[in-house]
Amino acid sequence: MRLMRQGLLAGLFTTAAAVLVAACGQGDKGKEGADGAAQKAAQAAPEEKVVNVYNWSDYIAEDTIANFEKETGIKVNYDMYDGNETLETKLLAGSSGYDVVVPSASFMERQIKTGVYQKLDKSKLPNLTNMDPEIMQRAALHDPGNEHSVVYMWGTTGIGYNEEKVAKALGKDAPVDSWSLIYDPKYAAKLKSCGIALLDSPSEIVSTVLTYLGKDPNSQSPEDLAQVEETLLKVRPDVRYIHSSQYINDLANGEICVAVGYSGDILQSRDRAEEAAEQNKAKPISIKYAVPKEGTVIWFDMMGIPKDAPHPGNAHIYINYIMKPEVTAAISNYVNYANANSASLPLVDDGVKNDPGVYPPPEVKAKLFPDLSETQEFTRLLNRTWTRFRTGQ
Ligand code: N2P
Repeated sequence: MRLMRQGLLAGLFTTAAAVLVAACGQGDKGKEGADGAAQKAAQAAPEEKVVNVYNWSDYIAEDTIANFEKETGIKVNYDMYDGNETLETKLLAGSSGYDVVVPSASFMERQIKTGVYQKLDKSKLPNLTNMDPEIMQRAALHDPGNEHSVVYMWGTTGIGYNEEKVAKALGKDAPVDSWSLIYDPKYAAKLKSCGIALLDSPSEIVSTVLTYLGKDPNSQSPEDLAQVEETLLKVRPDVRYIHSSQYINDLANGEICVAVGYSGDILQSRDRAEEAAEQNKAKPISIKYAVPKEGTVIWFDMMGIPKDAPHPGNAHIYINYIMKPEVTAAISNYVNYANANSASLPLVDDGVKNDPGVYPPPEVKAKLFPDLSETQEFTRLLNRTWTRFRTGQ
């Protein structure tokens, strides 16, 4: 079942051009006032039993939505994206129709500044007491006082690889624990034929290349960015595709051999490969996840409610439901992502809890850095760089 799940969606995703720059400058007070009035009117009227959720793909347990609907009688319209830019484009355009969205904290930080979120009514979120105060504090660096958001899941961006194919291409000493596996043309050229995939996530990929180059991963210097571009363009001919979710199935079925991807997604790929082998009574393809020794991005994905959400009451009910220990634990168990819910930990499977790819050990944690919010000016440069890289020019 898992193999089929969401697979068809992969082709539907597109990366949107950043509209943040345009949207930031448009302080339309009249519109804000109208939105506020509409929000108040909506709050006064009883809400229809519906909640519109927009979340990342491959990011929820199979039965979470059905269980929520059964318990609350609220119908969930569940849509998915696979990149922060796609979500941001919708949010900044306004009237997205969504009640709950799940941006990464660095993106949420700048979105909060443009006024796209409403403050949470914490009296409607009693399950907040289940959350890990340390992780919520980290998140508060992006959303001061945790006023607009609650951590959904967190993870890292690293390297997923097919053990056998990489060993075949590069020998037993392949640097699978280093960004050089991807960003050094000496290795990338040899992996080209078995297939390299990169996330379509400009800020994260650029951070990882900066790390590879020994620079500050959050540098916003145009000179550093130029060096990153040079590095990326050198390996561009060796990269088969740039996409943020297709690699899950492709790694699992041997279509590609290396992917820069998200921790839990690569571990889901590993699980899918094992399940497929079981079904076909074949030898499983061994998929591994590595956090490169140079370090990588740690990110936090946040549940928030857009200011113009049509069902803010139901949005609170949904967020509170996700924070139930058994609900969050079931999600972590299914998607292989770490959560920030202390009360759920006793219910998280040992295999997940003790997987260093999910909950990194202290020595790995020490090498993780946050993806910080970027200025509008840098975002503009970044997007131009990314377009040139994507098109290979
Ligand atoms: C889920 C990917 C979520 C991680 N498929 C990106 N922050």
